[in-house]
Amino acid sequence: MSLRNALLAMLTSQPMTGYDVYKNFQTSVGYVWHAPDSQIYPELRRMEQDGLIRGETVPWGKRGTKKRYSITEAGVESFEAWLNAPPEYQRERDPVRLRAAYLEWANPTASADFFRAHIAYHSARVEDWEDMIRTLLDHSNPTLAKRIEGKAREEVARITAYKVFAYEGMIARAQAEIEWAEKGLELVERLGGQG
Ligand code: VNL
Repeated sequence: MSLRNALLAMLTSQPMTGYDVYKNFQTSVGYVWHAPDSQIYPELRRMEQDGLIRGETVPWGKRGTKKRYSITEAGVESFEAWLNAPPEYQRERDPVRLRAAYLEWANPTASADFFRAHIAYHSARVEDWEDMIRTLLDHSNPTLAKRIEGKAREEVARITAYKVFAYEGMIARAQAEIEWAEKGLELVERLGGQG
């Protein structure tokens, strides 16, 4: 359901071919909702069958054609209904916390590597998201650039601010992960494990 909403979000910026949806996705909403092309193309076909998007055949190259999707009225309604509905939560299923809970069984060197990998992973994500915030604020992100085309300055500021806010939330969470893993390194140092 969330992938569907992420794809609807893409098509609220402009009509696009399946390939352009995929490309825009990877450099925008895909940072907050990761999905591979193997999920995106079939979902677009299902969304067309469900009337949320409409595919029209447009000329391409010398003789070719391609299908360009636009969001339908029903698609906009479904997107707005989701945005106005109460949030849904999935109960915890966190492999990192699961593993952390049993480190008394692990080799302390492997445990230290585990926490260092956790720090490296989240540090890289913080950098990616900080870069994304920069390209949102200077409007150089291509999906955002299309979305704000012809819009008034205040509307552009509003559209941008919510997107930046989403990334700020992810950065805050990643920083908490980094601090937690740093404490984990100290804990392993202090308590050790097996072997
Ligand atoms: C958009 C552009 C969304 C860049 C993004 O993430 C992003 C957009 C939610 O205009 O839909 O990073």
